[in-house]
Amino acid sequence: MKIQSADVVVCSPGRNYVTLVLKTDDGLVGVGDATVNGRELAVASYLQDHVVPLLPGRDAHAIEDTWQYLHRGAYWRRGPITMAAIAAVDVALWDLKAQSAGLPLFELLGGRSRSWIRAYGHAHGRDVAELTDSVHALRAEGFSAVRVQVGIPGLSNGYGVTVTSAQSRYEPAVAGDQPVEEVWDTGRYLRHLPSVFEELRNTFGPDLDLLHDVHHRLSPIEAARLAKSLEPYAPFWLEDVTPAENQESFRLVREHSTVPLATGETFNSVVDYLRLIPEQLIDYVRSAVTHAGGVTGLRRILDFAALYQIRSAIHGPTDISPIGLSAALHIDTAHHAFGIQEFMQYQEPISEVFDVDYTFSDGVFQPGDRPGVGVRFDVDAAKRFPYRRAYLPVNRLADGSVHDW
Ligand code: GCO
Ligand code: MG
Repeated sequence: MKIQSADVVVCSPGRNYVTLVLKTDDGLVGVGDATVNGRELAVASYLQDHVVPLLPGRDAHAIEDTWQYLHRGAYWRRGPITMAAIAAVDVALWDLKAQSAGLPLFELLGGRSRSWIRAYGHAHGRDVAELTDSVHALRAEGFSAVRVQVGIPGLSNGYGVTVTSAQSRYEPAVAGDQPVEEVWDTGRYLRHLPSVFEELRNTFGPDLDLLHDVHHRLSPIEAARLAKSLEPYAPFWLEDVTPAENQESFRLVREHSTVPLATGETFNSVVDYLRLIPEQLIDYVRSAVTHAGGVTGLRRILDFAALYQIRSAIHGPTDISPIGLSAALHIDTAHHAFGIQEFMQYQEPISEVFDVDYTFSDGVFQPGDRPGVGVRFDVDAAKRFPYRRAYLPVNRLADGSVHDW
């Protein structure tokens, strides 16, 4: 089975996506996701200008060789753009291989290890009352785990929170020629969060798993203070408590709290975890199939994590396309080190472009049984939704200096 053609499609059915479409000499079509939120055109160019010319004629079954060829052959290894491009090729090749075998992808990854895939949803509110309503709504959909994000008194915005109640979904990448600028105040945040968790526990009791995403905004000692202050409310995890480039900083948090820690959605290689995993400084790895070199790249990370009883929590926001989410679900189905799967519901008109086979009901996913990754991508429909420039927000402190968003 040879690769006959490779096409890169940038479209925007609700938000921007980058999709790679591979066709083989025996008529199969494989698809991969290469979306990097706010930098979509960089990945599209890396694929179109540097990778696509190398693909026609290659053996579509040679997934590992293609991964090594694109990763080591580029000389300039790693990084979000490179690894998203490699991920798209990798997922499309796994899609083709599974289709040629007539099997859903998880059957090629070791077969089913679990009967269902537990998901967590995104609850948010400008205040605790709105957040509580949002959690009730997710509970009604059957979620047993909920990420809770709340506005901070005195700040016009909070991470993961819509600015107006009219917005049904939190989509951080706002279409426009300049990034939205937000203002952050760590002190207000640290003083506010414990009372929010106390109210949520009083309302929902001890059994609902509450997750919270700090989104890289604290110093190590501030992160330790937050984790210690929330420990009485037993969060399922605190995510991205502090920028993870300084992996040693997680040790300080560990010294002050037993709250489980999750990080890695901005990581794109197993090398990024070289201290965090063996020194057991985290409990969940958050890398996405789309951002960590595809099925091939992410499996390496999960196999490494599993040696230390660290589990998967594959990144699944709306800026991962349904192809990336579907590939994640196949890994979730088969890999023994599964933890939980993020699910931030997509918004229409996405289903006009991505026809998915996976199902979600009562808080859990099933991967679907179509041969391959299980997503059909409609190239003609995609043309109806052209790319719109959009940036992630830029965060600043009150004095105007840039802070981590
Ligand atoms: C998450 C992530 C997202 C990111 C988004 C950036 O935990 O799902 O933090 O909310 O903000 O993926 O593009
Ligand atoms: Mg996150």
